[in-house]
Amino acid sequence: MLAIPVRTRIAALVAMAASLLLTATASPAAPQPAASLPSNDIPVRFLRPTDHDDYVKRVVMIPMRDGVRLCTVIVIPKGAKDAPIILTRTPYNARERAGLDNPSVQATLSETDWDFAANNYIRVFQDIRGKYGSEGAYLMTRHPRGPFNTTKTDDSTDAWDTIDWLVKHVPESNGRVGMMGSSYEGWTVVMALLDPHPALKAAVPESPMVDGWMGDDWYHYGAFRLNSFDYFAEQTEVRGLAPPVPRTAYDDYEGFLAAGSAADYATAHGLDQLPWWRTMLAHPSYDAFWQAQALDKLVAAHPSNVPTLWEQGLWDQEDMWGANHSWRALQAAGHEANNWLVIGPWYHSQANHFGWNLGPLRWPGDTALQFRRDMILKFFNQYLKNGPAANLPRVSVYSPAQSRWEGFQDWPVACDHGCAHGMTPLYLRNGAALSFDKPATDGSDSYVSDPARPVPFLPRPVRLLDEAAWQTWLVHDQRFVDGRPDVLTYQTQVLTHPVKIQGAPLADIIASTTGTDGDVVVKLIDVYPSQYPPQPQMGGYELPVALDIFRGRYRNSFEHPEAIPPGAPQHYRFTLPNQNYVFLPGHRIMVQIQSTLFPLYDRNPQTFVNNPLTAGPGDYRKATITVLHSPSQASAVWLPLVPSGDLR
Ligand code: PG9
Repeated sequence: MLAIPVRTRIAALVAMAASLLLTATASPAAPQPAASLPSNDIPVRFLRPTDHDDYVKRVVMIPMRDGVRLCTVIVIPKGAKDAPIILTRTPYNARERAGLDNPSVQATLSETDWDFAANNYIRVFQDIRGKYGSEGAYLMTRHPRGPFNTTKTDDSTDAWDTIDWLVKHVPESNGRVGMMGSSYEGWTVVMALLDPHPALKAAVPESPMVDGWMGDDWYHYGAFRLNSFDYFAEQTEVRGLAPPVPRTAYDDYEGFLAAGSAADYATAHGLDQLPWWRTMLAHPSYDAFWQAQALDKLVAAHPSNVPTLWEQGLWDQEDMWGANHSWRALQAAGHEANNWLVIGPWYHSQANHFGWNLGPLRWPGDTALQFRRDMILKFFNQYLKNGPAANLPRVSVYSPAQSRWEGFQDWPVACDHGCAHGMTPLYLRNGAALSFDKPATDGSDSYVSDPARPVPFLPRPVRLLDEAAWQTWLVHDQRFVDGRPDVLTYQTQVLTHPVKIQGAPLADIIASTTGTDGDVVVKLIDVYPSQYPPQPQMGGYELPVALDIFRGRYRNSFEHPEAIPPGAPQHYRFTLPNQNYVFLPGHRIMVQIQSTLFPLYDRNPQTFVNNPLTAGPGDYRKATITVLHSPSQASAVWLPLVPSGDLR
């Protein structure tokens, strides 16, 4: 038997007595054990231990000149001294953009920022006015001060006031600030450039929204994008993030078609309560409202001294206009000396994520990381840290068919005037042919465009909220429409030599319609060989290289629409997005022409009405479209062709 020590025996006796006492007092009237439980399992404030963090996070409210305070999250590497600041002003929740808390700053921030965090940059995110944690009222892409904004503030002054505060109140900083951001966040960078604070030393507007009517987000050449409604709902129903528009059909093609006009759809979903949509309804054409916020023209009219690296995706499904038109406007005004342009093989904002592929197109490395590490970081190091010269080519454009970056002194390499090379017409011909030779005989092709049966922009069922489908629709195989009777398809012979383009192709279509309005969609396509052993599933693939839509009423003036005289051939001339592309031997070049890209773009009623957004059911009419390809009326896609002597 084990000897039990006296102390232990006494403790056991005390415990037994206590338990007897408890049993004796546990009557129904006695206090319940619940009394010892908390009344709320959620503490008034939870503080995550931060001793082991390798950074410090501060959330501050920065006052603007009119007293409105903007919520700002500052992420500072621990022990930072003389560190530059990279600022992003966002409508998408600064706290979330600054990441979930984690002891490691790398794990906290997104992949966009890993290299900046690793290189001792202070990262700052700020909610713009009226969104998330910031005070004040929200206006969608608020106009710069002027006739459409008569207050004393805009996103230019807010950036100025923020930078002024940061350099005075962040003692770890070296007093130099760079701004960076994509899309709406890119728009905030461009706004800051209109009147930059002296401490703003470098800027990287990435796929910035620059002109919402010409080609960024809401419209393309006057054709309205119905997916905008989800954005209007999410962004303007509440201060934070609202859900997208509830669907009444699995297939958005069906849902939007059943609704009628864009305005009918909006009203059915209560969106007529949203001031921004009412503003849009009041400005269907490119009037003073849109012109006053066309930032490409404004940056050229108010050029800054801030070194600026403009970025754009080759297949950016949202903001394909902004960066390259700003670049061109600055270049035309003689300000390219402190401006650089990068065009990568990306969907919208992919530059901030992983860039190994775009849909089925694969690259030999992470092109997005190459951009961030080899271009932005070097650029910021030069201007924010007095680092070595970044020595970036003035323009860097990825060549998708050759899977490599190419550097240029100027861009585009070929264009209408003032470029190293002129444009070369690729003519539509009889027999669905496409040729560099002008047609020798008269010819035309007709189709019936029926607004009740619009051409889908993706195979049905179309799910506008399917992110992967949305991000890759611009590289989707076009075989799914080229047999439709309302899609005209022209193609070259199989190429025996490479055909290389560097710039923006120009659609130059001569067509008549039996209606009084109508849209023109032109797609320039690379047709892969029927068998493609390097990637067998790409055999015969019809890859859109550049495509766009143009609303016919604007053929003579974007500001003053005009009805189309029925039966009278009209000229539709519009540039397609930039490309740096080689159509390789064994491939063919194809052009497709159609009148609809639904439900991405609203249906043109094909009857001239005051406002196509509010067209009535009787306005939607079938029309016969005739595309001409005669010697005197030769429709073509003009290519920014350059010699391809350096190719195999
Ligand atoms: N393309 C989005 C957007 C930019 C500007 C205005 C509205 C939407 C974006 O990705 O931020």
